Amino acid sequence: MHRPFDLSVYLVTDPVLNGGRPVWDVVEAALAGGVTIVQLRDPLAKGREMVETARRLQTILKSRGIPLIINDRVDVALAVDADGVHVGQKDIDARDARRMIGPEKILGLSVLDRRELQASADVLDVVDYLGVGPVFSTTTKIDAAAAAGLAALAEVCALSPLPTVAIGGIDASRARGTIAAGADGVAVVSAIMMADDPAKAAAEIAGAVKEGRVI
Ligand code: TZP
Repeated sequence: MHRPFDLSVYLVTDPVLNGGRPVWDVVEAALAGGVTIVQLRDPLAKGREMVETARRLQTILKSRGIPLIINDRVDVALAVDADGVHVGQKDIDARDARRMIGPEKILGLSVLDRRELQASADVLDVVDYLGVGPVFSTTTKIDAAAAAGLAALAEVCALSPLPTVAIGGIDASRARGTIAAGADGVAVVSAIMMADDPAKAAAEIAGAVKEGRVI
């Protein structure tokens, strides 16, 4: 179907948490630390701006074979021929997104907990991975649900027929336990985007993910 992807260290971008640095500079630095997949997320951006940022990211990611996923904006993903799209529960329906992006692209869907997983059962056949969270509390996503916790994550991971990436409040100190709870990877915004040294932050998270797999 689509190209293989690795959810281990999933960097989700943010337009304001970068300390004045261009998003693509932070992403490029973080790649050196072991980021395996990148999502462009900018809920307030206009389409034109997002397309420009996506193209800048592609120049960095393509040569390294790292997939670029676009949050919510199927139009932006199509415009730049991105590797995939990630949709939340209030975004366009996953089945509609799949129809638009075709069978080859990567499609991710957010679920909070077991209840949302079960409510999404009828679209899972068109989805490639689940983003699960927020696991821990976060201030990065303004409209985020209350944190579901590690037990809820473990429940979703055990029930999920798809690979899972945990999100929400995850940094190096929490990555190990998150992977040990059953997630295939960790999705991170602030712990990398806000870091003075994004390569070091990503490397610490990548190391913790490896440790979590041997527990
Ligand atoms: N979806 C659920 S929580 C979240 C998103 C996009 C934000 C996670 O950000 P952080 O800074 O890693 O807690």
